Amino acid sequence: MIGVRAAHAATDTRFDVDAVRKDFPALHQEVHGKPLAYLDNAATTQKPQAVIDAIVNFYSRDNANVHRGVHLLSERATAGYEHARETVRRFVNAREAREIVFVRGTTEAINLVAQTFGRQRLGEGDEVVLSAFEHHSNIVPWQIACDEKRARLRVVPMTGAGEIAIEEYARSLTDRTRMVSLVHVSNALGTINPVRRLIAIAHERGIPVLVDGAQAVAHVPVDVQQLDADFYAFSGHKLFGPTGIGVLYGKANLLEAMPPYQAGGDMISSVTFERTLYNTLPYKFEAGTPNIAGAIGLAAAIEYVQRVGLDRIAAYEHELLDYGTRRLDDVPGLRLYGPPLDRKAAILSFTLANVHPHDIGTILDQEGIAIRAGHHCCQPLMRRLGVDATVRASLAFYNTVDELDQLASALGRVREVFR
Ligand code: C6P
Repeated sequence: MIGVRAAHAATDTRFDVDAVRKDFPALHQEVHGKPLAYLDNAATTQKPQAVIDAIVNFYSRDNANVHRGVHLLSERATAGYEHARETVRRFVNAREAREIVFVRGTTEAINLVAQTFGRQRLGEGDEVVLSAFEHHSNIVPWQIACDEKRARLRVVPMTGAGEIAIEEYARSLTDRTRMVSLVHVSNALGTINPVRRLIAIAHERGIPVLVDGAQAVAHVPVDVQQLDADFYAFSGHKLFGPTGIGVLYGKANLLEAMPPYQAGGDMISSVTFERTLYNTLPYKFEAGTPNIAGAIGLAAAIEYVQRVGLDRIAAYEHELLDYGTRRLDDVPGLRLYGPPLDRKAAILSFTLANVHPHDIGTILDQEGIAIRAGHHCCQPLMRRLGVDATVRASLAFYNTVDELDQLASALGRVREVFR
């Protein structure tokens, strides 16, 4: 325990977690009479005051529709919305702002690509390659496109350590492969996929790659040009931004060649009853009034994260993960899933003897600890692990070693109750 305390002190001096916690009003509350320990960040993150203020300011002063009005409020709303696009562009280092399409979230981004690019490319007997630990959002859209085109999914297995089997991945790419779609950071295990290498292997065969970055952008710096990703998808709400806003990055030449996903206002340049000409990028993919306040809130979240610094965030979270792993390893009967710490981000996924994860979740809630219990929208992965569900504590940079102590002690008590 002395060593543990020393690690605690060292962690807190390098990263001023108390200072960042002050920025998140929702963290400072009691749940069932206990201080909240919010450890469900992979599901959604809490929002800093800067994001809340940006949304309130938009609705209090600038609220108007974008790209349509000639009046000042519409100009301000449009400027805020396009500033948000530029902020996202810089955040992921896209070459051009027109490569950033605002969508509802990762799910919509992947559906967009599957229904446009995917349907355009797939034919009978073709294959889409996925990994065994994809989220349902990166399975079902491809399944639907494959069913329609009589194509099929090819699933790359996972190693016993919870990582993609790279040699099998390379072997699974054939002349029939039209698309690869892979998760960057697994929401159920925390595995950081070596996406740069995986993309390079696919590109050697001329195969385009979509990366599901839902769980990556809040934890590791992402540079789409360096990765050479063809498409990169993420959600604002897992990045301390609002729900209902997300991003599809796509290389301009690919987006240009894709048909529209949805049709309506703003995605056209001219309409007659005989023929419609589509708008330029990215508006071709943004039919209807967009989530303007959401985009502005997302930009505020990105600016906040950049002020804290993603490298510092990653380093601090790694210390938390290391500490949490050691604390949970000490709980009798607890089994942790996922790869070694150096290839893993922010997730502690586990089972505890024969206690059902949902029971654990309910008991932890009574202790003020918010975690997720279930299949985490990764049923194929759970089957591969031989379990129905796990308990998942998912971390953010505002979490503390005290909260991990709170979790480990509560789990020790759960174990006693169910002994
Ligand atoms: N995972 C979780 O608790 P949306 O719902 O569109 O914002 O994100 C979907 C999604 C796609 N890919 C990955 C890797 C994800 O983790 C998620 C969302 C949440 O793990 C809710 S199921």
